[in-house]
Amino acid sequence: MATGENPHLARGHRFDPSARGGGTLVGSWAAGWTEYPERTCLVLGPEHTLSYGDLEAASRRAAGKLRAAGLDRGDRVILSAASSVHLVVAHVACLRAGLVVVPTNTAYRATELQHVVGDAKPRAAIIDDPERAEWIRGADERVLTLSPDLPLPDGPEIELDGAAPNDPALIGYTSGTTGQPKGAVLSQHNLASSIEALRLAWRWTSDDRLALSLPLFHMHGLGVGLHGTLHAGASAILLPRFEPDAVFDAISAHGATLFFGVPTMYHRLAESPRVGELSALRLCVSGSAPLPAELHTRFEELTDQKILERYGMTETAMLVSNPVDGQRRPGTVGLPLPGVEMRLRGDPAEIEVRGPNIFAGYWERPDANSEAFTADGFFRTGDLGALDEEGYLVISGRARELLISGGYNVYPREVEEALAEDPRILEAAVVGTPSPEWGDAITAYLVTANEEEISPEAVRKFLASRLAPYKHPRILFRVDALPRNALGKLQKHRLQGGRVLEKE
Ligand code: MCA
Ligand code: AMP
Repeated sequence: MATGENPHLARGHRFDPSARGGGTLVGSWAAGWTEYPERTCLVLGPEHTLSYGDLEAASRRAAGKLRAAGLDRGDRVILSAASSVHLVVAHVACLRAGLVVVPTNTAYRATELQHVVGDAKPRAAIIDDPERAEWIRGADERVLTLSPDLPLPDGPEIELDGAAPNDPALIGYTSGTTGQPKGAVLSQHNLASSIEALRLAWRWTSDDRLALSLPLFHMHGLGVGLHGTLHAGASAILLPRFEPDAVFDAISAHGATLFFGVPTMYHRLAESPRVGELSALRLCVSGSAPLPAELHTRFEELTDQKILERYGMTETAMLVSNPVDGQRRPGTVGLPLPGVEMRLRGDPAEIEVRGPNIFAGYWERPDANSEAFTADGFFRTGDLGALDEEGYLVISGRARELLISGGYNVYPREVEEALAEDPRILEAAVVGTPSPEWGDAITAYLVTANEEEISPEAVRKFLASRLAPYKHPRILFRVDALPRNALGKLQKHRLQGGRVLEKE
């Protein structure tokens, strides 16, 4: 689809997601392996870098091992580990071999992980923690669990990079309003389209070096940060975890030019005495959660950087972005990226999108698909929006019950259900309290049995085996009853007061 008119495109540029490598993610990468094998691709420290040629060879070998272990095209592979070269190599190898990666948060507890295993039915899991490996085998003993360095015998030479555009490449688990998380199936072409749009819109070139401290098990770090780096023939400085000093050092020691983060990271960077060092970057991008306009302005005062805010989803990869050239408007997410058609429908208006980056449907969930798409093929995002006077998109709310804490989605219903399993808790309601650090600080109102007090420690202990820690309430209140209307419907907007059990 050519959208020569798109405001993100520099003069003379066209958006054609099939132009390079036949419109697949691995095809676009393969073009790079041969064009510039000597170029640096990953930086891990002063003495440790990996070139494109190194990544090609390492992922070729890893793909052979996986094939020898019995994995074949279309098989699902869970990937759940802290960032490392081994993880990157394993991920690239899976995609090159036509396997379907299922990135999974390392904070997931047994029940959350076992749901993904039961649903995706993986053949293997690449995982860096023996306890989580055990949970996986507990759900399905046939799953081959492997550490990211793939301790397997070498395998045969196999055909690589031959995926067709519509072949599934990645299944990202995400929840809607109800029920358990569903797998959004993204094809090779969906992922290639999204990063080609970003390459053009963000003027991403081989001179760029991304300080990559986002985890590699969600769309932001993986589908934007890593995939985009490999597609642009650029390099990434791989940071095993987010720490402000590590980001500043990535600039001073390795010449980083780009930083991508969630608002919590920008909040923490802004608090550091070294924040001014970020003025050396070419571009700072924020996404995954709303960036407060106040933080945008304060950050500019501290660093001269106008953070570029963008909007995306697991199901769609990136959708809308503020422009590199042109106004970056605080409090807005910008203008549709090349290839993305966007419309606002209904009252309140829901954001609907269509384009080559948008997934075809949820894994084995025809029921969810019929609800998720309109008759004319637009995906209903569940986000509410409006256009400002310059036509920039403002995300004004959400049609579904979703909280975002530190860039991670938290569904109140899931937390309420977990709390309600505790016999000491009669009823629970979960809401978000605005927090400058976390965005939504997860807050629970509890009605406890027999007036019995329940301590924050007891709640935490009860949830420990059930929910990832980032879903745990940071603020707890005890109330005598939850506010309901005459029909018995819970009225969350009336939740206030109660006895404070714990506050962040
Ligand atoms: C960690 N903790 C959290 C969170 N993260 N609590 C609430 N919300 C969180 N997000 C808790 C831990 O459980 C722990 O609790 C304590 O904070 C310290 O843990 P630590 O690991 O040290 O935390 P951290 O390293 O400081 O983590 C904060 C973080 C991290 C760096 C902001 O949450 C993060 O990497 N967020 C990025 C999420 C992301 O990649 N989202 C993209 C989704 P305790 O002390 O009780 O043990 S993709 C997406 O949304 C779409 C596609 C998009 O548009 O991008
Ligand atoms: P996920 O399901 O983890 O992919 O999260 C996608 C959701 O994150 C979107 O539907 C939005 O609600 C939210 N989101 C992503 N980027 C932004 C942003 N810049 N501003 C507000 N919300 C955002």
